[in-house]
Amino acid sequence: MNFDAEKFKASLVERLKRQYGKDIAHANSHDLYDAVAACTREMITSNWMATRAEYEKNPVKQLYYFSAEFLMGRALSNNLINLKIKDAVKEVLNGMNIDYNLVEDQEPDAGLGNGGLGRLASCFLDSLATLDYPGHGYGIRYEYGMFEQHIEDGYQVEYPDNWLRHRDPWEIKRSDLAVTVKFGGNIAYGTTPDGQPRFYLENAEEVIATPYDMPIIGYDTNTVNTLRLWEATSPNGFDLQLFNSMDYNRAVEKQNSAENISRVLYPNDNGPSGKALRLKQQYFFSSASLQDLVHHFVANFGPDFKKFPDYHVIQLNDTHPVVAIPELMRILIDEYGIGWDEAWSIVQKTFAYTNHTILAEALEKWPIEIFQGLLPRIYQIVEEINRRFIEDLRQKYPDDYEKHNRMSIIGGGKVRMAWLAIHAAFSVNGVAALHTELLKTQELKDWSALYPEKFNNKTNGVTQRRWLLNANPALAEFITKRIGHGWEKDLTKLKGLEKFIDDEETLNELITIKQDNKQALADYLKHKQNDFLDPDSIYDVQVKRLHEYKRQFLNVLHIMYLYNRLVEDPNFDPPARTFIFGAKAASGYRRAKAIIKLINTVADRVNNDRRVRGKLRVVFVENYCVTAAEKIYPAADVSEQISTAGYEASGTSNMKFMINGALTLGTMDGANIEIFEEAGKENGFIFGLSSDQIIKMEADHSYKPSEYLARNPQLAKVVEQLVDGTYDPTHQIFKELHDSLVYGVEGQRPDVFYVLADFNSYCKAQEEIAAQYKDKKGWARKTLINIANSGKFSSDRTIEDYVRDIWKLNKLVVK
Ligand code: 26Q
Repeated sequence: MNFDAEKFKASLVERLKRQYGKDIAHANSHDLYDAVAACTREMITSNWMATRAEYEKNPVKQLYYFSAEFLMGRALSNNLINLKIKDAVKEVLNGMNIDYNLVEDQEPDAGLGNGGLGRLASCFLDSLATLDYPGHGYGIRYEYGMFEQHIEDGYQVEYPDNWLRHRDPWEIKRSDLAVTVKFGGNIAYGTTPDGQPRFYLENAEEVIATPYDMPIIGYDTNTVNTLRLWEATSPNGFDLQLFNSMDYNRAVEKQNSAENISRVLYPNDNGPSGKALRLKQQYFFSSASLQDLVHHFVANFGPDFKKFPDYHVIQLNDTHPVVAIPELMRILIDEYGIGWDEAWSIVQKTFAYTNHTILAEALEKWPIEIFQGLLPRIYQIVEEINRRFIEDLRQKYPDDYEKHNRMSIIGGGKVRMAWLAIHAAFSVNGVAALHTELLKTQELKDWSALYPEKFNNKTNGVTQRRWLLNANPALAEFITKRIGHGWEKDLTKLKGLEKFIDDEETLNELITIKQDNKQALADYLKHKQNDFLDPDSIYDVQVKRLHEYKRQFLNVLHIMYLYNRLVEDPNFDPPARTFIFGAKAASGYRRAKAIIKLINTVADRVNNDRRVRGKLRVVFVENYCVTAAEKIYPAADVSEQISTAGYEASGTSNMKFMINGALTLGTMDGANIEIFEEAGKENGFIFGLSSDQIIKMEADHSYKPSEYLARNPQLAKVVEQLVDGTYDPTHQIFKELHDSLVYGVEGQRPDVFYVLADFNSYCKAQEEIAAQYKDKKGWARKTLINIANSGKFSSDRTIEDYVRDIWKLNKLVVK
């Protein structure tokens, strides 16, 4: 990007005048943010148009990533980085006496996602544009994103995330491309003017879907792709008759019902909600996106749909958009009069499906009544897909009725979305090697036997532009100084750092950078939540959604144990540690919320006990989000990746930690396995049972948590402290947590996630960390080895894998 400082300055002044009627001296930080963002967007408009023109002039296959979530975070600094003009813009602002950081801080996160799955979608968009692939996102423009978390009296309290309070300078509303999506009603049958039989819906609720486009700017390239998000409104506005008769509530009823569809992101991570509105969201954006693609296709190529798969591949991000499969059948059959077999063959060539979970109970299943009531014609199509499928199964496995039942797409009173996806898609992928293996041999065994050719692995990745170049400029400079540029687009180049692992000066500089980043995080948290952090202590960090399988509980139990030891034995003198947590719990997930309360209660106790001052601190970062993450990763020494083996599909925070030089403390789970493989096991801290051991214990019910308590009095003590008044005088708050470990509650077995089984091994790994950290140089050396071997975990590599094995796209360079 050719950057003209004078021109930029002039357009900034002009924008402030036009939009706000202000000059620089009177503009506040928010006005300035809005103006800087708008000017930046203006600068890329011609590239955005050129990219679209290039794709139009040169009809090529394009990828559409259908996702209910895009966890984008802030756009301004990332876009400036990708345009390679961040420093130049800073300088212009400086010259005008404007503090860039203050401006940047005005931008709210686009928090349109829960966690890993949503952030992965955003990293993929960055990589697609950077690598010059025609690939775009389709999703929902939620009016409210992921809730804002406050901690009040140690408890999580949720507040709405009103991220669109001020207008969003990045989006462009495309009213000209609005489409209609229909819900409910009854199926009618008629004939078209030319005598063709057709199904259509009568008395349906009609909702208008209006797209908003956001530019996805590649790094150091002209490619600007598009993220298209749909907003729901009512076609009729409010009912003026009812309004005039002063029935105000009913007057806006229909309008509200439509607008509610894109009102708010469901804050559920790994666990279905079963709510009709959620299914409405799914169908709403799937249908709108397909209509958009089909309209565009017909306008360009005419209704010869045989060619549709030559120009479109749709990646379904988990089961959330899987209803797109029967919806494309409906569009082809009901709207374009295509026969079933031809429509099915088109659908089969178009869709690919990614699975992000192993938890069987997290696989989406919709009760038939909800599904059929909301989408009567779609249900009919799913029934027909299933009828034909079961016919095939009977041919293939004539007497295995159990298998027919297990695999039926409709069964147990529900529509099984994952089964529909696997049956229809030409590709099914897991997100890390172990995860894909477990899908094939455990959860989806029947399916991989039936369709072995569909199954493949795509280990996740993260974009180094946001997570290293932008979030950790000092480390980025350190790298470039040694191996030159190039790693920004090819992370495997970091391997070149290995020749410095014994270089004194390099290690010293690395230590200084980490130290500065730790100080910066301390300053940030002091300012944000008045917490004190000691940058000379080990920063041991666990940031991710709060979930029992992720075992934040294990982390806290160890802190309680460490605290006991420090208090009991004044001669016990491990290096000082700060345990840092960041986690949101789904609003209805009671036990996850209790764990947040426990972390904060332990923090309160430990941080206020003089006896452990300077040795142990616990910090809970309120409202963990992309922007907080960007400050946390660069400061971490230890990356906590401690899920029960076999439960974390991949994990991606583990990768962000690694490229920022934290050492992994983890189980052999998800992508941790591949991280240890790349970095070398001796450069991380592995503990805990393997997934094989867990699977075996699940099968033979041989796990007896009580034996671990009997054998380890220090463990028994911390577990008892949950209910003996040490932390809670009422003895009630942590009772359920206690009982879930010791007895099992609500018909569950005790300690479902093997916390007690892994406790000892976790403590040993923590002791090893304490011992090794004392050797600063040795630690820095391991840090550097981790960074040097993190190349595999770039989302650029992941995207190239998808392109090669699934999408078959060609690069299209925009001149
Ligand atoms: C489903 C139905 C109704 C409401 C909500 C949901 C829902 C929403 C979000 C279900 C699951 C999610 C998110 C899942 C998720 O983030 N999974 C994570 O995906 C990452 C990227 O592949 C992996 O690294 C993580 O291991 C996996 O947990």
